[in-house]
Amino acid sequence: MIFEVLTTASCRWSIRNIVALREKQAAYTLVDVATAAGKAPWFLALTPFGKTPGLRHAGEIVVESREINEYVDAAAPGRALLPSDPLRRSWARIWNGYCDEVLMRCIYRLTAPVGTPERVDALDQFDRALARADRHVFEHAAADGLWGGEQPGLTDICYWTVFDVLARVESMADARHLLGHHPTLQRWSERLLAHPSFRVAEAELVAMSAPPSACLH
Ligand SMILES: N[C@@H](CCC(=O)N[C@@H](CS)C(=O)NCC(=O)O)C(=O)O
Repeated sequence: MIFEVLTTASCRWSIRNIVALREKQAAYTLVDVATAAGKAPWFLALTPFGKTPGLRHAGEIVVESREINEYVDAAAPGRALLPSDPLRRSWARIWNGYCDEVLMRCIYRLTAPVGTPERVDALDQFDRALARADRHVFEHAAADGLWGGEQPGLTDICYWTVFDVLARVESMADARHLLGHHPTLQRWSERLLAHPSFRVAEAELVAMSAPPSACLH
């Protein structure tokens, strides 16, 4: 049964899910839930939180990009995106939680205006959180390559979001420079941002609501 990613063209959280589905070689489609007046009422009726992305599969809905990817890994055939070793699997989940509950929360705090004490404090907190990840995140990773090995796993997919925000959002320039203090994360960021799976997923999302290519000429 096909997986439907319910999203909008600007919702980069859903790139996580597109990458996971591609890595599983699962059949999927993207469904644009944006309307001129916001998210479509039929979509809002499916989820208690009103956030994209959602995943519809077998008549049910799953939300939260990280949980969606756990579901995809369990429900779709294809290579496992979490380690099979129980200890490494636990650590993958611990670090995935750290990504969303610590690093991404720091990033939300960085919306404080540049030059304010809140911003200075948020930057300092982010730097300390990055330092902890830099020292420890690869302790239970695959021996070579990305966290998951040669191909991206769920931990790579989670952290791509942090690196993507730092690379893309202009107001994050000061936070982006912090990566230079953390060589393991810096290297990881470069590899993930250049990785074809993420590039293809990103292009697919952006093209989701574009008119058919014949109209563009
Ligand atoms: N933690 C969520 C974040 C999702 C999220 O913030 N989605 C945005 C769009 S990209 C949204 O729907 N925001 C509306 C809102 O926060 O009410 C996830 O990982 O899926």
